[in-house]
Amino acid sequence: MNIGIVCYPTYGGSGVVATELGKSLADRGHTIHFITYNRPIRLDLFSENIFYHQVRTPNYPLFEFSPYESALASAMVEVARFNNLDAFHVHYAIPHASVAFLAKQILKRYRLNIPVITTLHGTDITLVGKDKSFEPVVSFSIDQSDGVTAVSDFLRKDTLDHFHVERKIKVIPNFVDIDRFQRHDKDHFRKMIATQGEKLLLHTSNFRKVKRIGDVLKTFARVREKIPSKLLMIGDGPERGPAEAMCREMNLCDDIVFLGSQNAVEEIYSIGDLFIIPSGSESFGLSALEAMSCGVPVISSNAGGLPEVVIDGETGFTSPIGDVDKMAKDALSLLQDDKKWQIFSKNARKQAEQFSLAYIVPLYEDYYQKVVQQVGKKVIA
Ligand code: GMT
Repeated sequence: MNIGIVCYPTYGGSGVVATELGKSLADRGHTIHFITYNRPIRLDLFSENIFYHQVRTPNYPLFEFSPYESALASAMVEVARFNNLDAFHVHYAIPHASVAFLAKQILKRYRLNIPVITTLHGTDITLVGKDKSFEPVVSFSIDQSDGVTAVSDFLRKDTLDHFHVERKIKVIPNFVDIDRFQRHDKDHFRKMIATQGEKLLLHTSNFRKVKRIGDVLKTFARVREKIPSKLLMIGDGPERGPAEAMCREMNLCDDIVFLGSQNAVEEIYSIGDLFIIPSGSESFGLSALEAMSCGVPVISSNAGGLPEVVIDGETGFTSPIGDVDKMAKDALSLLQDDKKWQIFSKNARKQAEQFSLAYIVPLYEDYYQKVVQQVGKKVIA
């Protein structure tokens, strides 16, 4: 098939999923057109089946805000008209689902009927989408999509509970490349960081408020009181500055390393003992899945879809949001018992294998086929 993928090109989970999906579909012989305002971060290879179309938003002194939506809709129309697209797959409802609706209407002028599939990722529903400045548009454009998927059962339910949506929503969970995300032998790297044999705790995110970075630091501080340990913070975002300040106030700077945004995260996960993700809201938790695939047990909150990924008492532990005492206690129970850690590490990898790209990507292929068939003729007579 010939698919136009629209997503955010940044380190955010939705952009990562969209890009990995496109790469994997291209490997399976499909032609993929990425339509984004920058080259997606994870689009780091050449493939004869992948094309990248940059959306340019011309500036004009009259515009306080550049009309990105209009530029994106025009780009989508252009790509569909001249590349024989079978469908658009847009990731993250705001504004991509409503822009896709507009592009679809415009394409009818050219006698083209191109189906739109929208994948809901999380904050487009749980936080931003519920804001009344967006809700009517989000509800309408989800309903107008020809196919809608959500990355967890939780997100599907949350969408149906809070939006005026009649459309059926199919759950297709996020996936991981289990060959790339496996525990590589990085002992030399570990020794460089954990010079005294300390335990290594990890956190990855885009450092937004919803990630509760303060809870990561508080949990770590409690663990470090009991056993020598270090914390690696991967990623960047608005809460990084406050987190670094908190780290100084708590006198933890010698044992916390802020690595910033990284590409080869699997190498860092390979030296990790625990992954901490105490989010206040999380539709899925892709970073937790990637860490688990590298055999790293996870200490998480029980927010949203996290319990669908982290099995409490088997692949890690889930706790009520904000319960740093329990998170620290659970972390210590694994870090102080090597046998138990080994079992959890194996379980984590096994659980990640259930979300292998090899199982999940074909679910998208089947879904595309189904939607394209339902929508019917691509060229309107
Ligand atoms: O807020 C983020 O973590 C980024 C956000 C995104 O859409 O870019 O991530 C959401 O989508 C990811 C991929 O489906 C999920 O793994 C994350 O759980 C979800 N984030 C939240 O729900 C907070």
